[in-house]
Order: sequence, then structure tokens, then C-alpha cells
Amino acid sequence: MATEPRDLTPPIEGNGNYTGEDITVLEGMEHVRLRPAMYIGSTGEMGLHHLVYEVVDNSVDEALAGYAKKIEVTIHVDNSIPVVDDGRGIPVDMMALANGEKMPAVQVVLTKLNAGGKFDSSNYKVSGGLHGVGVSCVNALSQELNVEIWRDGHTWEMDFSCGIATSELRMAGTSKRRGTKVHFLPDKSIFTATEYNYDTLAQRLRELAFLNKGLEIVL
Ligand code: 0RA
Repeated sequence: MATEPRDLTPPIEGNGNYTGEDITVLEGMEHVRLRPAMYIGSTGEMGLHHLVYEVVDNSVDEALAGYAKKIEVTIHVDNSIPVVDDGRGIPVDMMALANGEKMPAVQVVLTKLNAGGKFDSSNYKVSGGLHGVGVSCVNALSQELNVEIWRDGHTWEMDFSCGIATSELRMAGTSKRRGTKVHFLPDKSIFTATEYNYDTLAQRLRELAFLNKGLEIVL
């Protein structure tokens, strides 16, 4: 039976919106940007700070797994935040996705929403408070994100914008160090607050340090 190929182009009205009858299935990352509050609670000051907690939680998980001993958080003057840990480093090996596509594991961690996959750490996440939505949400809500990984004698780097890779994973040199730096700049077009508050971050990070004996957190 011959079936007409369907035109899947969404009809865009003058206002740029889809019409009511169109069924729209968004990829996860687009949905995070369209409905950020569903993922991080708000797009105000609370949500802005939540981004930091989300990234730090990943490093705390590395500490809970017995690898990271120190986490360093810095508030840069442009309100970008690097979070550095001395854990194993996010894996960089190539991974095959369900659809046959291949990409470095770090790209999977940073661009695929947690859905119980291989790298879903929620099973053992006890570091604090909210159920983590994952570092991929932070990536989706960041106008820029750069990840640096020190692993197996090498430094690796990759760049993203709004959750989309803007570079390939590159080997950027040799290193004896071990760990991960996630440096992100929250998207000013999404957040209504754009300034980080030192005391707000200090209070939360101090709580995390108390909850995780042996873990050093520097702000
Ligand atoms: C997936 C697997 C492994 C480590 C991590 C992710 C990881 C994620 C983050 C995020 C911030 N810091 C991190 N450190 C590690 C396990 C790696 C292995 O088996 O060697």
C-alpha cells in the first residue's frame, strides 16, 4: 500500500508558535530549555544556584564512590562557575548509542537526560536533598559549558552551548592529574537572576561538607 510521506515540518504561525493540533515531540534537551522550571524548580535566584548544586552533586557522587577527596568551586566575575574535582574523571571512551550513533561517554553524560542508563548515578545518590536531574540539564541551561578531564595521563576538553556540542572531544595535552572540571555560564536568556551569591553557595556547600566526612569543599 502506498502511503503519502507525511510532512513533519511544524506549521509555524506568524508568532513562531506551533498550532494547537500539532503533536510535538521534543528531544530532552530542548524540553529542558522550554520548561526549565520542571527540571530545576525555578528560573530565578534559586534555580540559578541549583545549577551549581547539580554539578557539585556529581562530584560528591565521585567522593561517595571513594575516589574524589576535594571539590573546588569558584564564582568568576562573569558569573560563570568552574567546579573541579579530583575523582576518576568522566569517561572519554567512545560509546554506541541505541540508535547506532557513536559518541564519547562524556558527551553522553552531558547531552543525554538521565533515564536509568549506564551512567545514571541516582541508585547510590545520597549526597543531599533533591533528586538530581543531572549535569545534562545544567548543560542545556548554559550558554557556554566547557569540560576538562584529566585521565590516563591526558587532558581532554570539549565545549558546548545550550546543551549542544560546539567542538569535538579533543586531547589537549598530557597530565599526571586526575579529575574533572565542569565550567558553565548560565544562559542569560533563561534566568531572571544572573548574579551568584557567595553566602548562598557557602551555606549549601558547608552543609554538603558536613554530610560527607572526609570530603573537602573549597569555595
Ligand atoms: C560516569 C562514570 C564514571 C565517572 C563519572 C561518570 C564521573 C562524572 C563526574 C561529574 C563530575 N565529576 C565526575 N567524575 C566522574 C566512572 C568512571 C570509571 O569507571 O572510571
